[in-house]
Amino acid sequence: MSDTAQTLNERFAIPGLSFRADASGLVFADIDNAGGTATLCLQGAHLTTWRPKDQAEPVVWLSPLAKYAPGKSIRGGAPVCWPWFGPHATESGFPGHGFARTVDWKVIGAKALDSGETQIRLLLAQNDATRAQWPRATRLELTATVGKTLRIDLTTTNLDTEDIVIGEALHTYFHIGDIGRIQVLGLEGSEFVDKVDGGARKTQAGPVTCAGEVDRVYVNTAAECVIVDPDLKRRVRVAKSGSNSTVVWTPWTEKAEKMGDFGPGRANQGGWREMVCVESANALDNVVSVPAGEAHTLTVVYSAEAL
Ligand code: TA6
Repeated sequence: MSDTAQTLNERFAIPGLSFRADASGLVFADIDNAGGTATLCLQGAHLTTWRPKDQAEPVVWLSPLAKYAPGKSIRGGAPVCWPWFGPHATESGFPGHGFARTVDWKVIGAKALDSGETQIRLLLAQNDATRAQWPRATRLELTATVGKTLRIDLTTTNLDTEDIVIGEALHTYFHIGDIGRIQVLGLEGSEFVDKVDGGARKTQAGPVTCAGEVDRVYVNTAAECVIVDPDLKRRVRVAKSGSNSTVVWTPWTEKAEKMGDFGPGRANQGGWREMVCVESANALDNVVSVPAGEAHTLTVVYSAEAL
């Protein structure tokens, strides 16, 4: 049973952090401090928006057609892909990108930091359905630290007696001016699996640019990426640790229309032309083995600066 907004406010509300339920029954945390504002849906520990106070436009994109319903992933924000990335290796009936983003998480902590940032900690609540897909004794915790920057820590603790192997990603959608005019720096020379070209393995030459659907898993890269956005006149830095894969994705027209929850493809309409996914992951060659009794953390830190 997920906590109600009222019980959460009684237990965890602090200056700059409160909880509310929306019409669909999903519960959200609203954060507003001197450095920035953010919203996080407790289902999936899914950060849906983040805007530093010095940015006119949000840095994290949320679809104007995002759907909010129990068990449904929200289009946009920073979805948590875990304990696998992409389709399940053997079970086609299991959800793509794992179950973490569509199950309830429990708030286990909230505090106002001396830095002025707001920190919220959540724990994935295992249930019969998740155990049926992942019968290993595993703890998954997410900590979001919100201010002028956004830090997300995703920690997997292996409580089992044997090693576990996980795939994971913070599948973050970044708000940009126009997909046809941005560049993603940091992946030059990296090997990638091109999912738009039958999974062919290629090497990135120069900055990543998009003139059509792009769906690439860059492997063996711990590099910081930078989204250079001439329209919004800013750079967005995607720094990471505990992650050796980076995914760059834009659905472009056909896939966006097929998915149905991206919004219009015309400029300045808030749709798919105004987002790009730069996902900090451990996927394909970089799935992570977590020894029994040990923990692994994937961390991202996002920031925006003027061009
Ligand atoms: O990360 C890119 C990707 O794997 C694409 O292939 C596409 O499936 C995207 O994730 C979105 O997946 P979703 O399940 O959120 O619709």
